[in-house]
Formats: sequence, structure tokens, C-alpha cells
Amino acid sequence: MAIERTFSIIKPDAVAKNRIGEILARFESSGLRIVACKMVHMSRELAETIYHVHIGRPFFKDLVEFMSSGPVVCSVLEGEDAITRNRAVMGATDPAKAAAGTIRADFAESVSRNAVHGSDSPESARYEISCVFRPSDLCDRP
Ligand code: 3AN
Repeated sequence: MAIERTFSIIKPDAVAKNRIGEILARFESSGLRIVACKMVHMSRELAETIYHVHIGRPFFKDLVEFMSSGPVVCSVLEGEDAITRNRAVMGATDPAKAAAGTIRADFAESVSRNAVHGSDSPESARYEISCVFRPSDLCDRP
């Protein structure tokens, strides 16, 4: 298995519920290491840039509105198979379908207010990380 890096967002709904620490703890318990982390109140432009693959989808406008509605916590997570591992810890996009014990099963309200985002491929991870972090923001971890 390869060591990968993936991009994570703790979304405005989970930040507003004061769940940052619990969610970061889930990442760490799963074996992922946080190599960069910052709180950001995204502009609409930044949200549009990160989610550009969804331009044209019916939910795009609401997604951008929501993601720029309050602060989020962006992280870069590192570990073996980090992209798949993070998505397993997150659970399905629709919290009603998310497996018990996943972040979305425990903290998400709906498909649109679903607590966390995680990259779905190495290409997406590289792109999304570069939207928020400079290379020098990423720390080597033991
Ligand atoms: P995931 O975040 O699980 O990778 P994507 O990439 O399909 O899911 O969707 C990105 C984000 O767009 C979701 N996290 C969710 O906030 C929003 N989204 C996706 N599908 C819908 C939908 N049918 N209605 C409303 N929002 C959606």
C-alpha cells in the first residue's frame, strides 16, 4: 500500500456544532496523520474553485453558498491509502446511507450538510490541496 496525502474539509455545519476535535480524532484513530491544518472562511470564489468539477450540477449554487457560509477546517491527511481510508472514515455522501460509526452517520444532517469533504482521487487531492495550502505549509511527520 502506498503512502498518500488527501485533502479534508470539516464543513460549516460540523464546525457550527463544535465537532472539530471529535472529527480530527476520528482521522487520527484511523491511522491518518495531519500534516497541515487551518481554519478558513472561504470566499465564494474559493468554494467554486475547489468544487469546479460540479459546475453545472443542480446543487452547485447551493453547495458554494453553503461552503462559504461559515468557517471550515481544511486539513491534509497522510497515511497508507489515505484517500480510501479517509472516505471510509467519512461514510457515504448521504448520511442516511452512511455505515454506523462513520463521521457522516454520526454528525451529518443531509446530503448537502454532510459534515466533511474528502478527495476522491490522487489528482483531486493534489488539486484541492493546492487550492488552500502552499507546499511549505505541509509538514513532514514522524
Ligand atoms: P463526496 O463529498 O461524498 O465525495 P460528491 O463529490 O459527489 O460527494 O459531492 C460533493 C458535495 O456536493 C457533497 N459532499 C455534497 O455536499 C454535495 N452534493 C452532492 N450531491 C448532492 C445532491 N444530490 N444534493 C445536494 N448536494 C449534493
